[in-house]
Amino acid sequence: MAGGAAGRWAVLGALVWGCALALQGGMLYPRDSPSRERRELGGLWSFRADFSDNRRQGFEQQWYRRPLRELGPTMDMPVPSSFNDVGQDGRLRSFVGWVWYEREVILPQRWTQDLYTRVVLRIGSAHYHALVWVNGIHVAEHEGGHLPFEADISRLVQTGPLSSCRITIAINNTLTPHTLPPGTIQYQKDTSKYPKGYFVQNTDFDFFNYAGLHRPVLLYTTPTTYIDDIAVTTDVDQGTGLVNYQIFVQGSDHFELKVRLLDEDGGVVAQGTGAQGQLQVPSAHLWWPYLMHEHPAYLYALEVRLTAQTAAGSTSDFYTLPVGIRTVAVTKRQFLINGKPFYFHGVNKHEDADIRGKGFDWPLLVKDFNLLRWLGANAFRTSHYPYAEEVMQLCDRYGIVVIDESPGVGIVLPESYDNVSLHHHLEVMEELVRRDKNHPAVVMWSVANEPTSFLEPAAYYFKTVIAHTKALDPSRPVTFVTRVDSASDLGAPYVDVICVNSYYSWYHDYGHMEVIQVQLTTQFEKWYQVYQKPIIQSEYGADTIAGFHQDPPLMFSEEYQKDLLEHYHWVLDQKRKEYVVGELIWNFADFMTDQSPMRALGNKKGIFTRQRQPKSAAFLLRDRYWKIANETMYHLSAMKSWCLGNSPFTSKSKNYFSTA
Ligand code: BDP
Repeated sequence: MAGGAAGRWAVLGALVWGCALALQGGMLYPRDSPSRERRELGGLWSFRADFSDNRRQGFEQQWYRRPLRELGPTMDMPVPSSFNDVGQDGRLRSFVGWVWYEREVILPQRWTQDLYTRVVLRIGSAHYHALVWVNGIHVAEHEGGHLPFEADISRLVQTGPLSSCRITIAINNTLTPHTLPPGTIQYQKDTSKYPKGYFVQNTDFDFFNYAGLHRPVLLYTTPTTYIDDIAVTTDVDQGTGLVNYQIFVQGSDHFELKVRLLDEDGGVVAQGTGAQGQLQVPSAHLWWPYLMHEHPAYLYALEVRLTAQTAAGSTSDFYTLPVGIRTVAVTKRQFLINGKPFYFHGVNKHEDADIRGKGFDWPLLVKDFNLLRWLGANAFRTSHYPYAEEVMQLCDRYGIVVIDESPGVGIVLPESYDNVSLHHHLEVMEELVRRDKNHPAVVMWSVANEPTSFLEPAAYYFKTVIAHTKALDPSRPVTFVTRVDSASDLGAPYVDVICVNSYYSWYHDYGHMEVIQVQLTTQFEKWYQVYQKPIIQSEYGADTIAGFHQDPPLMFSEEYQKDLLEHYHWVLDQKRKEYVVGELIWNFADFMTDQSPMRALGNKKGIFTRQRQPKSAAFLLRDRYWKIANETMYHLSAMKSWCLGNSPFTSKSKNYFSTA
């Protein structure tokens, strides 16, 4: 690790198979409630990259002990954002090592003077390895760039005379063979070719390793006896929705719990008491995917009220969780949602856009969802890492189905299959399931993308990671995405759905689109023959520079992308009558990668540009997705009127529901 890791990898002890999460504590999304307040710390933070040779000057000089500005120059850094592209210094863009963020916050007296208030610092994402101090005191450490972590800072802010606190976060973006994703540092020691101390970071994934505080950092409060976690699973029995809940409480053993389930009009449809139970909802509105039903994405609200006895008397905590009632199942040929065959017609994405890198941004989020709905996409995969919680919430609300992928991308080197890596991967799956388990939109976990799953240790590795994920969440299928062929893949026996990536007529047979149909047909038939499991074409596509035109088509032109897609679609249309249950284009939008002669300012396989403008293929895909929706939806007549009469897109769109 450049600069050396101050902390060490958290290694799980004995795994608790088949029972609840082995991680301690919940990770409920912070929400305002009558007993809780949240304060986002977005905006400008002070920032300094540690350019010292060993990248450890910040630790040697203890930059967390005093305000950063007292110890040297700082720059303004927006949070959330990646630090790489906001500066004018090229060294910052490719910086590897420790960077330091700092923010001073004034807290309300009611937070600092009430000893029955718990104050929590939550960091939505710090890529990759983070150490956190409050007023110079170390409060948290976290490995992994895509999942939230927290520190209870109540005692720190409630003991001092000051109501201000200084939050310092040091982040190191160095990847090792044991991180997820993995990477390596390569030192170049030949001083006739490279300056002294020269090193680069190498990775086996195809996106830029943006780093920094990528998602909201916030403070929130709860009472000291509080609802720590809620786990909900749902089922349907002859039209009656079943909502199984389990509530975890911290702070006291003496409490009462009451739950109510509210429909979208605020009417109470079921209630219960105690830490676990089942609520029954006769004639339940099910959570349906977008374009599959006239009322997609129906969400109930599970209101939880905790009353506890403390030395100061009775206290209450309230938390409301959105709940979608739906079922997911997999057969040999089908992926079923609410017992009906579901066909994934959607995209792969990246959390990537312009100068903010991977920084969370509301306008971008809303634009992307509007584009998804314009496209008629009903699903995406969180390629190749977990996305922000706010993204998952919007998927629940809009009915966009998610294959929730871990950051297990670029698992290529033999070292990345050893026990240290395996234990870290298990822990990441625990963090991911802990965070996303209650989202109805999440219908499947993907533990990895394109590992070298033909290597001998891959068999035990994926068997273990998949079994662990299933033990954490028996309610969802689990997969990983492969590009290895069916005869050599050692992880495929353990997945529920085969997800295959292929780039026929792109990475080989350049320009020869006439080979696509035969190669793709062979691909599907071989996989099905060996496994008899449903298959998703989880990636396919072609780099396309918006505005490049060539007819007859040549590679990189808009015409080539369109034609290549159409060749794939011809085979997909045959095989979706059999066992192919989905197609996810690579990629929704162009995105940034490392520099290489293979990439012209990033990967250009988007059907939208990085600025979210359509290439010709976007219109092709739009026609296709709405046509498939037309064929596969339920309550067709009602759906027609919904789409033609009320859809925000109908004024612009043609009649996608005519059979002519
Ligand atoms: C696939 C990878 C994806 C790449 C894509 C490509 O899963 O991350 O960006 O290829 O080469 O193999 O465009």
